[in-house]
Parts: sequence; C-alpha cells; structure tokens
Amino acid sequence: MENWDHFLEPYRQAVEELKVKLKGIRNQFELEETHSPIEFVTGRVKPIPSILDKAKKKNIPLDRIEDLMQDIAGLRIVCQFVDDIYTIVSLLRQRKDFEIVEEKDYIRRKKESGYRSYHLIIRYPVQTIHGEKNILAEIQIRTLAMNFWATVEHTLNYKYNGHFPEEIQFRLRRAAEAAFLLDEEMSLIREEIREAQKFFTEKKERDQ
Ligand code: 0O2
Repeated sequence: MENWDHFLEPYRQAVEELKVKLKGIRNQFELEETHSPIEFVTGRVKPIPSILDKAKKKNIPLDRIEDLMQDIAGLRIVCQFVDDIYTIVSLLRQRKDFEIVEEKDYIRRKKESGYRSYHLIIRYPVQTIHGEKNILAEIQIRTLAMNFWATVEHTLNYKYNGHFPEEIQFRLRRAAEAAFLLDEEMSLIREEIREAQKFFTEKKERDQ
C-alpha cells in the first residue's frame, strides 16, 4: 500500500462520526430517564500491522482489503443486559444513515472459542473532498460480561498467538460459561436492578 494515511482517512472519519451517533442514542435514552440499552461506546481504526496480519491469514490481496476486510473501522457498543443488545440491533436496523450488509449473531451461536457478541457489518457513506465514499464498518454489540471475557481472551491471544496451552483453553471455556451464566442471572433479576436504578436516580434528584 503506497499511502496508508490516505487510505485510512475515511475510516478514521467514519469511526469518529459513528462514535458521536451511537453515543447520541445513549444520551437520548438518558434524557428520557429510561434505562439506556447502551453502557458505553468505543471505536478504533484497525492498526496497520493488524490489517497486514489479517490480510495474510485470510489470503486477502492488499488491493482488495477495501471490500474484503470488514472491520478496518470498528465500533463497539457495550450493554448491561442481553436484551439490550437486541433492542439496539432493531434501533440500528431502522436508521437511514447506513445500510446493514450482514448480521452475525454469535450470541445464539457462540464461536468455537467461546466468543459471544452480535456483529453488524454496515456500509457507511463518508463525505470526502472528492465526493462520497462508501466504506465497510463493523459494529460489535455485547454485554459487559461478554466484553470482559473477549478482552481477556484477546490479550491472551496475543501472548500465545492463538495457540493456547490446554490448561488455559480449559479455563477460558469455563470463564465463557461463567460469563454466560452471569448474563442469564442478570437478566432474571433485571427488573429488580431497574427498580433500584430508578430509586437512586430519583433520590439523587431529591438530594440535589
Ligand atoms: P481485532 O484485533 O479485535 O481487530 P470469520 O472468518 O468470520 O471467523 P472475521 O471475518 O474476522 O472472521 O469476522 P468475525 O469472526 O466476525 O470477527 C471479527 C472480530 O470479532 C475480530 O476481529 C474480533 O474483534 C472479534 N472476535 C471474533 N472472534 C473472536 C474470539 O474468538 N475472541 C475474541 N476475543 N474476539 C473475537 P479481529 O480482526 O480478529 O481482531
């Protein structure tokens, strides 16, 4: 690739714009004083070494990464509850500012590693000085528990380069199961948590 800066600029712009838009959803829920399905939003442009690594692993020629690598622009929405994930997915399906090109539900069908998350691949129009440019971006939507597991597994993946010792693999599977159970338990007591949150918000307002 001759000029990575030029190539990556629309992706950088898309990540910044989408962060503002997705945080906007959270802010609007907070203003309406209802439970926000969004806990926090993050975004990143895939670092060049990771793009090169992935291209090599997946046999993607560098002149095709634009259409074949879907997560150069990556957004992550983290939620408290599994239900929130599906609420966000239906909200995003209604939006007019991008087109969803693929949905991957790794919650109903977890990956071999134990990974759980909902992925949306979107086609997003970026306005550039040379006109509109459509880029692909990946939005990962997951609970706090799924995020905790994925973050730890991702770090270990770097350390072991994907080849985990058996003991670690066993522990990771157990941890994935524990994260799944935590999500289930949290969903069951969700109503109680909601009531408590409402109580504390009202109390905070009274005390101000
Ligand atoms: P990074 O460093 O996060 O950018 P596929 O061929 O469909 O299996 P593909 O096309 O990469 O693979 O899509 P997929 O599976 O939806 O994965 C895209 C991203 O999801 C990954 O990007 C990770 O961020 C995350 N992900 C997928 N599987 C796992 C997993 O087992 N553990 C963790 N921690 N994250 C996962 P990258 O480029 O792999 O990594």
